[in-house]
Amino acid sequence: MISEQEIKNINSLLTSHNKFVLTTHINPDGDAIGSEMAMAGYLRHLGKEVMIINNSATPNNYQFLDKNEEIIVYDEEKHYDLMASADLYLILDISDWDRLRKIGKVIQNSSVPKICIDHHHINYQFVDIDLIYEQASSTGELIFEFLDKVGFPIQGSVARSLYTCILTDTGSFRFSNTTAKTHEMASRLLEVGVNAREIYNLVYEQNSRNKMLLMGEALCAINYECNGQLAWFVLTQEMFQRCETSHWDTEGFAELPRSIDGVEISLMFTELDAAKVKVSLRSKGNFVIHHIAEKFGGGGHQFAAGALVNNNLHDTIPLVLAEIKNLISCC
Ligand SMILES: [Mn+2]
Repeated sequence: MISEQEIKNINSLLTSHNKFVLTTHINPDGDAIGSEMAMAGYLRHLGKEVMIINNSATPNNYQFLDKNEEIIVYDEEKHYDLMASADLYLILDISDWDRLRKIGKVIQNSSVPKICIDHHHINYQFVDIDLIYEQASSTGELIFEFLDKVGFPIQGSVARSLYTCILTDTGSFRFSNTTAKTHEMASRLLEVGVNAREIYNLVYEQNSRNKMLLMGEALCAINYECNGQLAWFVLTQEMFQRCETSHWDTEGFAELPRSIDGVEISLMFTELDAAKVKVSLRSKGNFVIHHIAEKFGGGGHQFAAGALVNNNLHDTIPLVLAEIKNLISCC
C-alpha cells in the first residue's frame, strides 16, 4: 500500500528530528492510543525525545497500553510551552483539525514539520506529509507496514499496541475493512508473542455494571423505520444520570442495532449537552454513509462515520433521519 518513496521521506524526517509530540483525536479509541504507543516505541528506539499529548484522557480499557502513564492530557496553561517545543508533530488516526481541538491550534500555528498517519476519508491535503490510506483497516495497520519496511523489529509492547489497533478498528476482525493483509499482520503479531485472549479481555471484558444498565435501556428503546432497514436510538443526559454513566461509557453501542436482521443502517444520537449531539452512523455495507456525516460537519469511513452537531437533540434527530431516509429512498 505505502510506496518506498513515502517510507523513505517519512523515515528521513523522523531520523533527522529530535523532539517529537505525538497526538490523536478527542475521545481516543484503541487505534488512536495503540498507534501513539507503537510510534513512541519506534522513536525511542531511534533515541528520540517523545511526548504524547492528547486532548482527552485515555479510556480505562486502553490504559494497559500506557503502562508508565506517560500520556499527557493537554491543559493549555500547563502544557503550552511543552507542546510548542516540539521540532516535529506526528498526528495519528485523525486528519481533521476540529477533532484536534486546542492541540490542533498549536500545531497549525507552528512552522515545524508535521506528519499525519491516518485512514479516515478526506479529500484535501492535511499537513506537510500525509500518509493517509482509506483502505487500511486501522492507523495501526499503516504503522505496522511502515515499521516493517524500515526494518524495525516489531515485538513486545509495540506488538501489543499494534494488535490492539487492528483488533478494535476491525470490530474484532468482523467489519468490512478486515482483509487478508489484516489477518497476516495479526498472525505476525501473535507469532511474536501477543496474547490475543488477554488483549481481548483487557479491551472488551472490563465493562461496568452501569454501562450494561445503560446498554439495556438503549436497546429497549430502538426505533425502526424504512421497513426495518433503519434502526436508531437515543442516549440522553437523563439516561446517563439515571445509570450513573457518561458518554464515555458508550463504546461499542453504535454497532449494536446493525446486528439486527434486516437493519441496513443504524444511528445513535448521544446528547452531550443541551446544544450538542454526537451522531454515530453505521452501515451493514449496502449503503455508504460517510458523506452524510460530512453534511453534518463530521466524517469517517464508508460504513462507519460520525458527526458532532451543535444543536439540540429534538432538532437534530429529524434532520439526520431525513438524510438517511432519502438515502434508503423510503421517504
Ligand atoms: Mn482508526
